[in-house]
Amino acid sequence: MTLRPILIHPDPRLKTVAKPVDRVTPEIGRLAEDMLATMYDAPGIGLAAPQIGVLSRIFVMDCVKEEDAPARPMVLINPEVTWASDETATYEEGCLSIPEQYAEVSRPASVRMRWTDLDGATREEEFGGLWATCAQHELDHLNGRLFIDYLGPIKRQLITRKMQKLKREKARA
Ligand code: K1U
Ligand code: ZN
Repeated sequence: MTLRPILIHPDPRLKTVAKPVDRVTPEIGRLAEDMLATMYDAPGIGLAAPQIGVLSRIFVMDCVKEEDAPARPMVLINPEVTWASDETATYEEGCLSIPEQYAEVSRPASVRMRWTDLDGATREEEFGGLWATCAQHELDHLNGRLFIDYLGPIKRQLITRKMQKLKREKARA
């Protein structure tokens, strides 16, 4: 298992639509293992392949909040939304590619997603609460969309400038 560096916005790879996974190979299994380890290490509740520079349609998530509850690592390959509620929920979102910046985003409160799992089987499940928010945030990453794209241009530009400064500082360190 390898911890992969997480790309920081702005980066053209974070704005690119990722390509479908043709076949679930052992290499995809190793990628998912690296992504889960990188997500838990960050720490985060989700991670999409483009965030580590891999432009394939795969994301991982684990939104179990209770400290004493067992982890529920999930790997979603070629995910798609098959249903979304009319009801919306607003959540203060963060992003591992936009560190220490948070903003309220409204999305459908519940979604049904269909995806391929690591055994190559088709799965479908309805997500609610934080799971629904996270799954939609991660699916957006696969479509080259970031949570700041839901904000107005002034807030988005402010955050982008902060990230450019952070990247310059990191490059100098
Ligand atoms: O995709 C990502 O960048 C991961 C992101 C997912 C996410 C967070 C909040 C709302 C929607 C999607 C994160 O995991 S940011 C870090 C975070 O939320 C967190 C970190 C430690 C404990 C609990 C949450
Ligand atoms: Zn993100």
